[in-house]
Amino acid sequence: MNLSHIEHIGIAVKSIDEAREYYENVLGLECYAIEEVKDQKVKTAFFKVGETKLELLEATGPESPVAKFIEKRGEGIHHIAFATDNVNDALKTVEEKGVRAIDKTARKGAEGLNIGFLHPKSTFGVLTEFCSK
Ligand code: CMX
Repeated sequence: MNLSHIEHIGIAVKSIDEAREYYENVLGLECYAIEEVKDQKVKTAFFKVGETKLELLEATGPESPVAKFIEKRGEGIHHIAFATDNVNDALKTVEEKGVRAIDKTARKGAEGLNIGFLHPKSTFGVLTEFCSK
């Protein structure tokens, strides 16, 4: 399925305003975009580290997957996202191999990327995302 690199790591935080200080003032990274993804019920903040991004995720309501995650598990790494050339093909391939996809087809995520998720119960506990332009 041609995974080229880790596109981003999603990190669930209670407050982007509070957490970004650590990434900016301690790690010295630059927040280059803040975007709300209504469909996913999250606000996101992006930082680049080489080719990989860090995506801070703050819930925009109690029904957000990020709100549920923090309630159950606390703040921390929420998902890992791989870059691929075609999300629909990647989702189809994993399903053929018996892995449970949350999304049957790609949807639009932050930065206008096509995204699709695999269920963490089917991927050894790691919520996994595919992304493509
Ligand atoms: N990583 C690992 N395990 C996770 C998880 C995560 N991020 N989120 C939930 N789980 C676990 C739960 O702890 C639970 O395990 P146990 O049954 O052992 O307690 C199990 O998965 C099922 O969880 P649940 O609470 O019953 O189900 P949810 O309603 O919380 O749904 C999930 C979980 C992954 C299906 C849902 O969060 C989802 O569809 N996620 C994909 C979309 C998403 O996360 N969007 C936000 C980011 C968007 C972006 O990056 O732009």
